[in-house]
Parts: sequence; C-alpha cells; structure tokens
Amino acid sequence: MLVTGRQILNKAQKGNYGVAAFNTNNLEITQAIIEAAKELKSPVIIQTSEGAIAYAGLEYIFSIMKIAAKAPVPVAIHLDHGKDLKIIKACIDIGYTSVMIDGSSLKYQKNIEVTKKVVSMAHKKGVSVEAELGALAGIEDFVSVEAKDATLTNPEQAVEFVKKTGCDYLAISIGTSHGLHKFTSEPKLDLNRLQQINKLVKIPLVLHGASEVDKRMVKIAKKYGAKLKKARGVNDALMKKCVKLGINKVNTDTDLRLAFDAGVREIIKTKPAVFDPRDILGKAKEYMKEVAKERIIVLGSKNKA
Ligand code: TD3
Ligand code: ZN
Repeated sequence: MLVTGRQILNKAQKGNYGVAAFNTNNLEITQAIIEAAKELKSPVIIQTSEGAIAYAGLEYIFSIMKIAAKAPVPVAIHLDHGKDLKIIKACIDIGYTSVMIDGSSLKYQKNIEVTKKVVSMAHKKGVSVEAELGALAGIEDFVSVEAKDATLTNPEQAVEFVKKTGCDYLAISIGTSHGLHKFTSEPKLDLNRLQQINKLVKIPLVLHGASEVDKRMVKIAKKYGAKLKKARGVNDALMKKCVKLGINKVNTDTDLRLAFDAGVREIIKTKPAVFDPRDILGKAKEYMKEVAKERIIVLGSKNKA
C-alpha cells in the first residue's frame, strides 16, 4: 500500500532497522524491486532521479510505480536528488509520497532556504521531505582531515539545519560516494561522525552511495564482456554497523544496474538465438530481484511490513 516516506522511516527509526530505497526507470526494475519486497514482507521505497523521469516520462514511470505500490507491503514513491523546483512540484502534484531536495552543493544558507521552500510546498500536500547536508565524496586515503571536514556532514550544523528547515529525514555524508567510484581498497566510513550525528539529530538518517558492488554480479557481467572499473562498495558488515548507528534509508542504484547488466549480457552471450525482449530481460529481472532481496535482508527490514 502506498504510504508516505515518514510512515516507513519513522517506524524504521523506532525499530532500529534500515529500509532500502531502490532507483528505477522502467517496468522490469520496478517489478523486481516490488517482488523482492513482497516475498520478504518488507517495506520499500521506490525512487526515481530527475534523470530517470527525463528518460521514462513522469506519467509513465509514476503509473508503473503506483501499480507496484498496490502490493500488500508499505511502499513510498520518492523523488531522488530533486534539484529542479519545477520537477519537485510536478512529483508532488502527481502523487509522489516523498521528495528529496538536494541542496548539498549550495552554500549552507542557500541550502536552508531552498529546503524550507520545498518542505512548505510538500507538507501542504502531506508529502515527506528528505534533505541533504554535506557533500558526497569518497574518503580517499590521501585526503587530509581538513578536506574531510569540509565535505562530510558537521553534526552541530546538522541539528541546526533540521531545526531550521523542518525536513523529515536527512541525507548525510560520512564517506560514501555514488556509482562505481567508491573505494579502491578496504571501505572506510566515518562511523564516529555518524554516531555523533545520530546522537544529536532526532529524525531518520539517509545514506547515499551505499551499494555493495555485488561481487557475484560483477563477476557475471565481466565474464560476458563487461568492462567495469575496479571498485569496492559498502560491505554487509559495515552496512549493518551504519544501520545500528542510526541509518534508516539506504539508497541503492549501482547494485541493481550491475544485476541488470549481468543478466542481459549473460542471455545475449549464452543464447545468441534469443531475440524476444522478454527473454533478454527475464534474467536481468531475476538477478535484480535476488540483489534486492539480499539488500533487504542485510538492512533488517524483512518481515517489518
Ligand atoms: O541516490 N542514489 C541513486 C542515484 C545515484 C546514481 O548511481 C544513490 O545514493 C545510490 O548510490 P549507489 O551506491 O547505488 O550508486
Ligand atoms: Zn544519492
């Protein structure tokens, strides 16, 4: 059933577990996500970036997500990394139950200003708001402490930011990064910072750039011809620590992309006579569902529907 982001995440905060927020841009990805959540009786957040909306069309992708949300588990439909106020407004108007305003690249005061604007627009319609403070970037071994402090979320500032903006959950930066440019060696996150933020900030916390970079999917994709950068993501043990320390929403896109890629490549390569799109995408859907289920289990939201 379609619910707001707040309903899912406030419950997750009380229960101290994480909920996966998966990115989608088409039918197969959406179906894989919802089937995984249904089988595991887990709440789930389905999200589209502005790019996904540009690719699929807002009405198309919203309709697909809305039907997916009829599943007998709590589902929130969320806008990921909203930057364009027009798109944010269109999502609120069409029926999204959660939107992100990403003002993380703006100056602090400007971030507050634009976030407040979105909060007032969204709350009028009962839509929840995710905001972001701190810039996402990998902690490379050579980065100095000063540089880290400049990009990672400042705990005291986070308290003030939440108070001034009235956002419902906050994306923070503790050393993760988007896509395949994650860690080259053992992943390191600033867990002390997370602990401090969690102590001071009373709303649910969000972790972006948190894909695991699933080894099995990377192996299959490479076996069938993919040329992928060597990258390591946030492993299960580290992910569990983050959840324990207060992360309640965990964004996952790269892991589903890798699973999709692995499935399509495998079929094309091993079954050259196949040309029906349903056969080509079937394996991709199967792999995405498997990966989504693994994420749900690691985050601890299985049977929390
Ligand atoms: O917000 N997102 C999804 C869009 C980023 C493009 O990959 C994330 O935080 C996902 O992070 P990840 O680790 O899956 O790339
Ligand atoms: Zn993100």
